[in-house]
Amino acid sequence: MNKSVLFGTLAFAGLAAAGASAATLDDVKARGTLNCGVTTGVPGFAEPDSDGVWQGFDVAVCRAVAAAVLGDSDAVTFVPTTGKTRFTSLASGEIDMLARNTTWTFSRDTDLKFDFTGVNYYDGQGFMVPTDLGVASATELDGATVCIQTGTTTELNLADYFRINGMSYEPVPIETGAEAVQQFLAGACDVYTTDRSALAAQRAGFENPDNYMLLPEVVSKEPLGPLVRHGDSEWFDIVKWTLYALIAAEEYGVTQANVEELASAPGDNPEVNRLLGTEGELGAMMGVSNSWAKDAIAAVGNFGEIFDTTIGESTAIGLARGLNAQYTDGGLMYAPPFR
Ligand SMILES: N[C@@H](CCC(=O)N[C@@H](CS)C(=O)NCC(=O)O)C(=O)O
Repeated sequence: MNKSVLFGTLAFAGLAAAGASAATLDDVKARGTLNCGVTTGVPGFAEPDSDGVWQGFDVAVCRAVAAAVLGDSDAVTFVPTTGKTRFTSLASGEIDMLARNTTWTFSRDTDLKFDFTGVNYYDGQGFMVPTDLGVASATELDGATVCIQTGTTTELNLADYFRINGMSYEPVPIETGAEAVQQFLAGACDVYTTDRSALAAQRAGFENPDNYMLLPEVVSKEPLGPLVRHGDSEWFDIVKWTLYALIAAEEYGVTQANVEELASAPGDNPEVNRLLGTEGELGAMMGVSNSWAKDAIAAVGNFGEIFDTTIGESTAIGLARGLNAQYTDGGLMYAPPFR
């Protein structure tokens, strides 16, 4: 074997092993902040506001975990990552978790050695074109130039889709979302392809959104969710159950507005009481305070509240719940039992 390849592999494995010490919870507690990987910026999902404070649907997951573990949703260092840098950032231990529209795939789970802690947005890949391109379907894109972000599933799905449909294309590879938008608006490509949620989010920020349209095809499954390194099941549990706490809170009608009251005057729904720590010892079972879920919900709201205020239909981004509704409303959001 080529020596430099071997050395590179070993160095990476060493780095991954160092990052993957089974003590992320202790590290986070000792440090007093959570290092959470996010994007370099996607409106509604993760972006600093005018005061430089990170806001958004994915940011809320970071803040919920910080609240659950440290009792403080502001105790987060947000680390911007690109499609390319996100996995080395997590493997090396630079970040404790990644919450960044990242698709749960087989090879990321197994070969890259990560654990996806669930899904916070069921998405699929789409295509955006200028309306004056005169195209109504992705099947009409033969020979198109396509703006595409490197290191993403988008890149791979694009190749699959054009191959399946016997079409050719010319990729215009781009590193960040902001640059992709800039290039697309400047006419560097005919088509811009990525997750449909990101297309909608970015289009909402265009000066003339009506001059651009999403084509009807959804060409892939993109279950997006937070992830952690292999090898630390305790930390995996904490991130996973914090996400489920937000989802369960919506199911049981626990909101940012009523959570303190429900916790100080427990009602007669035992599942809600266990979730909020007024019955049982669920927090202690994970090595965090029994008020972990209450603290998370008080800080960021339940899953539905987060969705509605960051990316939902009443926001400029305007995404419908669709597959991301609760299972009780015909969607796929389903938290396992809190017992
Ligand atoms: N879900 C896909 C795509 C993720 C992705 O990178 N999406 C773009 C959409 S704009 C993004 O988040 N860009 C923000 C950035 O570059 O920081 C994946 O996991 O590979």
